[in-house]
This record gives sequence, C-alpha cells and structure tokens, in this order.
Amino acid sequence: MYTVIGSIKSRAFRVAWMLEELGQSYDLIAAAPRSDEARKYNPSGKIPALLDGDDVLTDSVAIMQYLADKHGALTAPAGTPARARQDAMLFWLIDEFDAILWAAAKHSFVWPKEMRMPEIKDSLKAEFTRSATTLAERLEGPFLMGDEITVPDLLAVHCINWSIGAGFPRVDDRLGTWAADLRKRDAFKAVQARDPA
Ligand SMILES: N[C@@H](CCC(=O)N[C@@H](CS)C(=O)NCC(=O)O)C(=O)O
Repeated sequence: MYTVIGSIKSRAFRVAWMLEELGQSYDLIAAAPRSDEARKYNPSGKIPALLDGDDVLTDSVAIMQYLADKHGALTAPAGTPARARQDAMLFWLIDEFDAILWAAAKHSFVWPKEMRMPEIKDSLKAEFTRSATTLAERLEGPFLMGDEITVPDLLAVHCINWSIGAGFPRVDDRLGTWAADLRKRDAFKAVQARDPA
C-alpha cells in the first residue's frame, strides 16, 4: 500500500493518476504545500511525496517513472532507445509545459508580493501556446509515444488541465481533443472522485 502526500489539486494528482492506472491502492494525505504535514515528509515543504514502505520519494515525475518501472507498465524498459525517446519527451514537457506554468504560479501566488512580476504572465502564456502547438504537431498515435499510454501522457494532460485552471489560452484543438479523451479514462476519473471540491 502506498501513501501519496499532497493535495489532489497539486502535482500529487499525477502520482495518484499513475497509481490508479497501475491498479495500486493508496492512501492520500491531502497536505498543503509548505504545511507542517508536508514538511514531515519533505523538509522543503514541497508536495507531492510518496511513501513506499519506509522510503519517502519526492518529485512528481521521478515518482511516476519509479512506479512505472517498478510495476512494469506505462513505460518503455530502461536502457532501450524507446525509453530514451520517452525520457526526452518527459524532459521536454518539464521544460516547456511544467516550468512555464510554475513560473506563472510563482508570479501569481507562490512568491511574496514584492517578488512577483505579473507582467511576465503574457509572455509565459504565449510560450505555453507555442509549446502546445509543437506538441499537437508531434501527436500521431493515440498516445504521445505511440500505441501505448506512458508517463508523458499523464504529465502532459495534467499540465493542460493546470493551464486551464490558471486561465491560459485554450490549447490547439488537436491537443485539446486528445486531452479530453484521456480525461475519460477510469483511472483519471477515480482521482477526480477523491477531490472533495
Ligand atoms: N518538481 C517538483 C515540484 C514540486 C512543487 O513545487 N510542488 C508545489 C505544489 S504543486 C509546491 O509544493 N510548492 C511549494 C513551494 O514551492 O514552496 C514536482 O514535480 O514534484
């Protein structure tokens, strides 16, 4: 049994979605970022974290990939060219999707007011739109890496959802339709059902 630390409204959603896809049961401790509860598991106060027995693992993408490797699903095997391509997609999404959204969040509510530069958000939105178009153009199969769902699909859809919540412009229609289809998965809906809001 796993325990996910972090509110489902945060990047903890990705970890829970991965566990649902893998058919693994888990408890959820809905700790807020920087709360005392979060700091019990990660001194930085960042969420999510995952408890796997006595091990405390941090960083949503590292956790998702760990779970995929451990359970042998939603990933190409390590040490294969297919895995290198999957990892490249994952790192691209971290750079071109997650980092842009995170920068917008820092300048909206994460950082203290005196450090925020709200005017940066227009260029972040434009950058995100450009990245979403690039991704839409790469979309060929039912999933980002082809015929099978893999870790990058979960990361991309979570970021697209995040962009909607953050008031970013709609992504390219091809990408929007693709993300909507992934949101229909039972595993995705099971995580949503955990969100009391
Ligand atoms: N790269 C990390 C980022 C973790 C992160 O920044 N989480 C946010 C909530 S989604 C947080 O805890 N922010 C509090 C802070 O940065 O102080 C991951 O993917 O888990």
